[in-house]
Amino acid sequence: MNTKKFTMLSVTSALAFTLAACGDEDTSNQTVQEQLDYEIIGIDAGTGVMASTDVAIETYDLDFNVLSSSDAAMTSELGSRYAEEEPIVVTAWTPHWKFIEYDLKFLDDPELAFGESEDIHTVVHPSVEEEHPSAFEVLDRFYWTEEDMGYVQGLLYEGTDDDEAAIDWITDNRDVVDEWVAGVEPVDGDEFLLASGAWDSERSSTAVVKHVLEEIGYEVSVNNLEVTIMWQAVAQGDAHAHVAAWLPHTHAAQYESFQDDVLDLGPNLEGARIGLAVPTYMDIDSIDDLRED
Ligand code: PBE
Repeated sequence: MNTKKFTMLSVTSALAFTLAACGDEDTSNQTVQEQLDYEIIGIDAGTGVMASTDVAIETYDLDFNVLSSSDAAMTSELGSRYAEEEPIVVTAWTPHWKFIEYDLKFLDDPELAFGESEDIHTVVHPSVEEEHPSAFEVLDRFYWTEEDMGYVQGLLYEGTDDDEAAIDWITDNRDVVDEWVAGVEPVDGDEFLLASGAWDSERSSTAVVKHVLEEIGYEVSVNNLEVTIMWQAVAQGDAHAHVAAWLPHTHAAQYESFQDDVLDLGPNLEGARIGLAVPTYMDIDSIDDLRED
């Protein structure tokens, strides 16, 4: 019984191997552009990384289409092609768990279509300073590292819910959080609305800030929105704050539109980056390599 099962499995893998080998033969004469089907796997339309991808296509004169999808659809496509060692180009950013889970490289971007290294800032509606001074103080102090965010993202990736993941990080980093709340006047159930986005980076930072504000007595709600709407919500005072401003490059357009109506409290995380990424098993190194000769 066991032997038979084993034999059948071997036959199956041999078949899979032959098919894979045929597949390789078929694509060996193809250019990298053909192997990629002239496609860049993108995320939500309206994000900064998608806007910069359009700029890259223009700047590097690429004959590529960008498929808009979502972070989840993009990473699932990446996962299945990665398993087969098939070529793929994705819109990418760090901090993001995909760089931990897979061996990926950012393609060089000599024309800086994706800008350089940047920071994630905290942005509040100007009224927050007077109307919610305790929240303002905590938001102003909120600062963590890529490693901290990576820890929370790792928990989200494993399926832990946002609140539990945030509490886990806070418990482990009590001394850091104590500094954010030291001497801050507690409040009694004041409502505070955080705008955010559905990406793991935003879910992580927003969940942590939510819990810290709740510790000092706020009643916090979180609203996940599209990037421009997230900025607009804070500018119009529909939300009090967001901790997801990728600057100076990714959200340059939103900053330009809303800078007069928001207060930028500076970086809460330094060293973020966006770009196009490919698995390290691919032979290309630069966005330039996607251009046809
Ligand atoms: N991101 C993650 C978003 C914001 C957060 C970098 C993908 C973007 O606007 O591109």
